[in-house]
Amino acid sequence: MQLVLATNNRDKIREMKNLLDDLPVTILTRDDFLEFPDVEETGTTLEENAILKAHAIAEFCDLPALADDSGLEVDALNGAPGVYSSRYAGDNVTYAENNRKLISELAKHPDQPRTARFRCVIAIDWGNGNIETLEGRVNGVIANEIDGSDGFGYDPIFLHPPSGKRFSEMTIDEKNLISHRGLALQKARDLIIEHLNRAR
Ligand code: ITT
Repeated sequence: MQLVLATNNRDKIREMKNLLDDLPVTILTRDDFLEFPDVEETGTTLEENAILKAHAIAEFCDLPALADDSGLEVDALNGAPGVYSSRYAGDNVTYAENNRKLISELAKHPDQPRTARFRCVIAIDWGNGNIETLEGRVNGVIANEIDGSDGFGYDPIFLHPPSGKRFSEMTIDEKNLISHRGLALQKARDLIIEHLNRAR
């Protein structure tokens, strides 16, 4: 079986491959195709966008495809940036610009808790009209300053109290054990294995 990772985000690809590479499945990414569309995220929920991406890439590649739509929900900001996490500070901005924007927005609410959660919805389009979704989430606290050199996105400001570390201070293995994406991918692994067993 071949499975296409329906994402243009190389940081996500690294984390996904780390958890899926030992399956008896050939994992393909954008690098395996001459062209690979950038699917417009017109949905208003993570689930809608994950389905949009999985479906568009499954159709384009004519293969099963797995997409991830994820976001950071900050309680003091009523769940923002949420589904708009990748473009919080504007279109085509850097991760650092998004982090700085979040720190400055939170500074306007000094009396509010700094609690937040990452959510990840994974959609798998099996290419036969059947699309399944899975979710993972993890709670944390937003730091006042950017720190740590691993990870991506909001990892340098996301503190995970149970481990006493930021996500940017974790290896991919450590992060995948507890993260929103890692938890959703564990469920995706189970689905893929079920699917393989049914196809035997
Ligand atoms: P694709 O749509 O091509 O998959 P993307 O980066 O645009 O890539 P999303 O629309 O799902 O992906 O945006 C999610 C954003 O949320 C991402 O760009 C990061 O800024 C942030 N994010 C998601 N998962 C994260 C993680 O594990 N650690 C830190 N930030 C994360």
